[in-house]
Formats: sequence, structure tokens, C-alpha cells
Amino acid sequence: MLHSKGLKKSRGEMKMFTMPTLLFKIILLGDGAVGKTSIRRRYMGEGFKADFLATMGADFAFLKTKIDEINVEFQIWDLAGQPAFRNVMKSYYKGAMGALAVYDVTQPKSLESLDTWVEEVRERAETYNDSIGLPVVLVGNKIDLRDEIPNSLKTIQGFVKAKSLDAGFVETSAKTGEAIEEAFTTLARSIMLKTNFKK
Ligand SMILES: Nc1nc2c(ncn2[C@@H]2O[C@H](COP(=O)(O)OP(=O)(O)OP(=O)(O)O)[C@@H](O)[C@H]2O)c(=O)[nH]1
Ligand SMILES: [Mg+2]
Repeated sequence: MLHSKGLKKSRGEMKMFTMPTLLFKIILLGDGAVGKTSIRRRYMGEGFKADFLATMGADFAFLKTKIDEINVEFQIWDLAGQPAFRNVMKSYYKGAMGALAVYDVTQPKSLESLDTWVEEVRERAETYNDSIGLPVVLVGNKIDLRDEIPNSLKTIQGFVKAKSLDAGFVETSAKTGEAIEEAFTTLARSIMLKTNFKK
């Protein structure tokens, strides 16, 4: 009783505190057909499509979520990986706060390509004083196919590349949904660290 009375009295002075929402512009990049769009769709709860429809230019999506009790809104730029779009894509990098650099574990070349993709986004993002430190998470996708396809990349190979690029590392399957959320959460956490939002 006492408690509710006190609450009533102070209600007029009570201020509503709403947690701010952090807006994170993030970029999905990597070679064509590695699974960028499938990862985005899976994360957005849109399921998985086995047929391939290459992204023409860029797809753009918003997604609100909570990470470590913090409200986050991802502004996701899902870019075309096909070489024909490469130069145009660079114009989307500006202002990126982080990137998911995706490769296909069944296509070793797609991991090699990430050196260039990551270098380009770090050069052009211009978001932080030291663009070199742009948070990046390497995402080894299609792990559901690893045992079926000869010469698929092993975890350690992706891990070593991630270390050399000073990036985080996650292996995923957009088909089964494995670790898709972890990829975005890992990136969000490193952006929060970078922006000093979280110690
Ligand atoms: N088995 C399996 N197939 C996948 C996975 N992720 C994507 N695919 C398939 O791989 C193909 C290419 O996927 P997309 O997501 O369109 O690739 P992308 O990287 O967006 O390609 P671009 O838009 O051209 O750059 C599609 O046929 C998907 O169904 C996965 O984790 N496992
Ligand atoms: Mg795509």
C-alpha cells in the first residue's frame, strides 16, 4: 500500500526513460553466390531459397533487435558480388560502421578474394579516424555442404585469414540457420567496442 501511494505521489515528476537505439550501417560483401543475400534473409526471418537470384546492385534492409540489452537497428547493405558491379559497389562503402565479409567454404577462391574486399571497404568507409580499424567479421558460409564437397575449406583456414585481417570469425549455414545470428551479434559487439559504447 505504502509503496503504491509513494508511486502515485511521484508520478507527476516521473520521467520516462527510453533506451536509445543505436543505428549501425553494416555491409555484406564478398564474391558472387557465396550466400550474402541468403544470410540476410535468414537473419530477417525470411527463410531459405535454394534457387540463386544474383543481387543486381544493392539490396537494402532495416532490422531492429536487442543485443546485450541494447536496442540496435541494423541498416543492412546487401551488395552484389558479381565482378560487373564491383566498381559501383565501392560507392556504398562510405559511412559503413562494420562489414560481414562472406566466403563460401566450398569455394577456396572466395576466401582469397576477401583480402581485396576487406581492403577496399576499410579504405573507403571513412567512418572512424582510423578506417583500418573498421570492424569486420569473416563469415565462412555453406558449412552444411562441407563434407559433401571435396577440397572444402577447414575451419582453421578461415580462422587464420580472419586473424591476418584482424577480423572476427564465424562459420554459418544460411540453409540450416546455424550461427547466422552469431555473425550479426559478433559484428554488433565489435562496433560497440569500437565506438566506446561498451567497454
Ligand atoms: N547449401 C547451401 N546453399 C546456400 C547457402 N547459402 C546460400 N546458398 C545458396 O547459394 C546460392 C547463392 O546465394 P545468394 O545468397 O544469392 O548469394 P549472394 O552472395 O547474395 O550472391 P550475389 O548477390 O550474386 O553476390 C543460392 O542458390 C543459395 O540458395 C548455405 O548456407 N548452404
Ligand atoms: Mg545477393
